[in-house]
Amino acid sequence: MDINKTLLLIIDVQNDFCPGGALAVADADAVIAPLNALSAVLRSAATQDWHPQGHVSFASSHDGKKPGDIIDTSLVKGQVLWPDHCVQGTGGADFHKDLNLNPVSMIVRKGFRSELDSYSAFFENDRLTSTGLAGWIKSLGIETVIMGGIATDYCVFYSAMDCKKLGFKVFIASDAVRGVGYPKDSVENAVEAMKREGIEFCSSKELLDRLK
Ligand code: VGL
Ligand code: ZN
Repeated sequence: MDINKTLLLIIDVQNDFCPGGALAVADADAVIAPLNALSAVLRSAATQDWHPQGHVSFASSHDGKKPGDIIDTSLVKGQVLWPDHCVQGTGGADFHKDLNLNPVSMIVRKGFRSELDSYSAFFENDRLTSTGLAGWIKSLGIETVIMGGIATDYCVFYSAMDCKKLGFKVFIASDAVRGVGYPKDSVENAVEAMKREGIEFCSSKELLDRLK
């Protein structure tokens, strides 16, 4: 692996997805140490889930709905509804304090349109609107993207699948991801689908060795 053609993409390591947060993912803060170890040696970018109040993905925005319900919106079929989370400018939307952002040269915010959610770092959930990240990565001559963060079965999954389709070699740092696990089997299904697509799972330690 050529270290100069490899990017680390850190997905949504924010307070609301960590223990104590509004959409807490079990053990999510365990992703931070391996991500900091990788960003110490790699060019790095991070995404930040960044919703306006009243966002379409919040159960509270829909009469009679609760988190976990699934609805069709004007733009997207099968939108999962979540507790209010990562509201712009709130502490829950901040990156976890232990994530080292100093080496991160690009931060992409997503999910900022009221009527449209965005799980992927590359395309919003209408699957049409680009975030611009692909162009930035391509302009750097990057060929390989190592990904980690939260959540394995949502934002990491959609980001990794899009990244692979865009033509990059994609690795998931296996000790640097944690999943929501809703609906049942969503983590297993996501991992299976990623592997089928040719996305490789590798520990951060093995990735660091391969980058030497
Ligand atoms: C995410 C659900 C809602 C994620 C973001 O980061 O995986 N999941 N918003
Ligand atoms: Zn969200």
